[in-house]
Amino acid sequence: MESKPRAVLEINRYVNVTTQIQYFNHISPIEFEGPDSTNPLAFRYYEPDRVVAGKALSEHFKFACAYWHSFGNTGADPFGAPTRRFPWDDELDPLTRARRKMDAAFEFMTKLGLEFFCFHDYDLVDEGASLTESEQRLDVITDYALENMNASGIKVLWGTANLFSHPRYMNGAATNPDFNVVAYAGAQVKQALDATIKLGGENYVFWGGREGYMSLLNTDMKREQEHLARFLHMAKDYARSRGFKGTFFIEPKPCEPSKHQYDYDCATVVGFINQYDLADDFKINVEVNHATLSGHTFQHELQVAADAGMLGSIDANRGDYQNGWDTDQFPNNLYELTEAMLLFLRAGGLQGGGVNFDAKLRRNSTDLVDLFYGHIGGMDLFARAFIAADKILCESPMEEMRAERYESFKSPDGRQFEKGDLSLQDLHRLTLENGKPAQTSGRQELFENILNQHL
Ligand code: XLS
Ligand code: NI
Ligand code: NI
Repeated sequence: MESKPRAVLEINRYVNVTTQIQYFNHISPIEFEGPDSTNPLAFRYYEPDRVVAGKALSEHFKFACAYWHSFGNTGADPFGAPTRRFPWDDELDPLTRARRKMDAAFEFMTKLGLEFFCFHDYDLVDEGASLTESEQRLDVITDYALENMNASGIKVLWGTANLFSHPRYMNGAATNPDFNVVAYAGAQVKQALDATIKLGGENYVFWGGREGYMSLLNTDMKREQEHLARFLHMAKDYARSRGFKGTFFIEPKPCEPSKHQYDYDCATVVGFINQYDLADDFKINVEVNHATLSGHTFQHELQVAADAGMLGSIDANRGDYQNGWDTDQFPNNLYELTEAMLLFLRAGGLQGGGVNFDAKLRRNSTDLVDLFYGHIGGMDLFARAFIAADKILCESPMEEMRAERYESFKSPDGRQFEKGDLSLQDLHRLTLENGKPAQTSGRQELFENILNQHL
C-alpha cells in the first residue's frame, strides 16, 4: 500500500482564525485508526492518502459536506417542532448568525477532513427582504467564506440556488407559468452563480424540486420544458462569460415536492440534455435516494449516467425500504454500495464532481456529535466498499465471467452484427443454418456470492 502526503490534512486550524469560536471543542480531529479500533470517533477504513486504483481515496471521492442538512436541518417535520437547537441560531442578526454557522461548518469540516462543501445561496445566509438585500448579504458572507477557505484549504464542490422554498416558486421556478417568476428565478441563479464563481466552485447544480407539475389539467408541459431548457442555456452562457470552467449538473428526482418532476431519473435527464443541446456543458449528479424513489437502484442510475458519458457527481445518502419519500439517511449498506462502486470504478470515476453527503440526521439524533457519527459512517462505508470493489475487479473472476457472457459476439457473425453489417434476413438465414441456441446460465447467484465473499 503506497501513501502520499495529503495536502488538506495539513490544515492545523481548529479554532476560527478571526473569532476564536469553537463549537465542537470536545471533539478532536478524526484520525484513521484501522478496522480494529474501538474509538467511535475514528475512521476504520477511510484512510485519505491510501492509494487504491491508482489514486488516493480522498481524490476518488472528494467528500463534501451538505451545508443545508448539516448546519440547517433542525429536525422539524410535518408533525413536530425542531428537536435540534444549533448554538449559532441564538444570534439575532442574520449576518452574525451566518458567520457563526460558518465558523461551525469550517470547524466541523476541518476536524473531519472533509475537503469540500456544497451550498444553496440561502444556506449561506438567510434570504433578504428584497433581491438587493439578498445580494448584499451574499457579498458579505462570501467574503467571510473566502477567508475561511483560504485558511483551511477547504473548497466548494458545487453551489446552487434554492428555487423551491420561497412561496413565489409554488408553481415552479424556470418552469413557472408566470414569466415574472421565471425572471426572478433567473436573477437568483445569476447571484448564486456569482457566489459560486467567487468561491472558486468546481461545479454548479440544478435540482428542480418545483420544476414539474401537480396536475396536467392546468399545465402546458411541452412549453414548460422548453422554458427550462432556455433557462439552463442562459445560466450556462452567463457563467461561461464570467470565466466559469466547471461542469453543470442536473440532479434527477422523480417527485417530491412536485407530484411529477421533469428531471425524473437519469434516462430522462440524458434525453433532455441531448434534446436541448446541453451536452457540452451538463452532466448528472446522481442521488441514491432519488434513484430508489424513481423505482430504480442507485446502481442502475449510475450505469445510465456513465453509459451516456454524464456521470458527474454523487449525492450520497439512502432511503428507507418501507416508505416512499426522500428520507436522506446516511449510507450504511455495504453490499449495495460495493455494487455501486464496481460501476464507479468501471466508469473511471466521476467527471468533475465528488461525493456530497446530502444526508441528514434522524430527528431524534439531537447532539452535535451525531453529525460526526453520520459522516464518519458514510466515509468509512464508501472507503470499505471501494476497496472491496477494487479487489473484486482485480482479483476475482467477475470481470471475465461478465465478458464471457458476450463471448459469442466474437464469432465472425457476431462481430458483423455489432458492426451493423447484418440484416434481419441474415439473422433469419443464420438461425436456419445454426438451429436452436443452447441454453446458457446467467449465473446470478455465483456473481452475488463473489461480491459477498469480498465484503
Ligand atoms: C433534494 C435535493 C437537494 C439538492 C440540492 O431532494 O437532493 O438537496 O441536492 O438542491
Ligand atoms: Ni441532492
Ligand atoms: Ni434529495
